[in-house]
Formats: sequence, C-alpha cells, structure tokens
Amino acid sequence: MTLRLRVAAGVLGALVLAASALVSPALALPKYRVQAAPQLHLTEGNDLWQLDRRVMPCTYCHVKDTGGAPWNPFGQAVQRTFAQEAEAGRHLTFPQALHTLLTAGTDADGDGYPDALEVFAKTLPGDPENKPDTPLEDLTAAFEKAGGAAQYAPLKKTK
Ligand SMILES: [Ca+2]
Repeated sequence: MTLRLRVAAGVLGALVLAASALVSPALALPKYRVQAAPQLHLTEGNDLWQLDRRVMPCTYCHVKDTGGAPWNPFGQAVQRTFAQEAEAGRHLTFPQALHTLLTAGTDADGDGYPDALEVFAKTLPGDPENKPDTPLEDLTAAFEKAGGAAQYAPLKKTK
C-alpha cells in the first residue's frame, strides 16, 4: 500500500468512526422507541423514522433529549401504570402498559388534553408547553371517529 493510500484509508476509518459516534445517541434507546412509535402511529409516511429523532423524540417520555433519568410526567405515568397493574397481579409488556394508560383518559402533563389525544395530534403528552392547536371538542370528535384509544392497542406480531 502506498503512503497516499494508507493516509486515505486512515481518513476513511476516522470518518466512519466519527459518523457512528454521531448516529449512536439517536439509537441509544431503541427498544422502547422502536416498539412505541409504530404502535402510536407516529411513523406513518416516514420510511426512515428510526433515524429521524423528530419521530417520537426522547422527550416524549424523558426530560432530557438524550433520554435516561429523569422521566417527564408522561414517562412517570407509564411507570405508574406498570406498578399499579403489577400490584393487581398483572405484569404488562411495554406495549400493553402504553395502551392501558392511553385507555384511562388521563392527562399526564395537565395541559387540558388527555394523553391519548396528544398521541393522536402528534404533540408531546409529557410537556405542558407542547399541545394540540385544535380545540379539545373537535380533536375529541376526530379521535373517536378514528377509533379512539383502541387504535393504540399493542400491534400483533407479523412473521
Ligand atoms: Ca402536552
């Protein structure tokens, strides 16, 4: 290998390393996000949604945009759902816990829009500063017409 080729290979290697370092935070918490985004219909019309941090950002459930602790009010509500159901002897999967919470009709961030309506409007259910523009009554009607909370039932596994 000539010196010039070796330098080029070294530069290429460094670029690949830098690129993977840039990409990895976006994929740092893939499991819950990968389960929840399709279940909540947040991926529609976006074939590259797994690489698009605007599709279900970490701040959907977490306080920090890099995820981890602490959790925002919606993330805490998901955690409470797991705990309450476990106390009643029901050990839910993550998709089941999400569906149970959205069926309850609660408003985790207290902005006046129940969590399921925020999911439907693609706003953040754990951030009171981020809420739908549509009046509550109109949004509720559209949500019910679309199938209500049942549209966020856990997805059936396809083989
Ligand atoms: Ca909100």
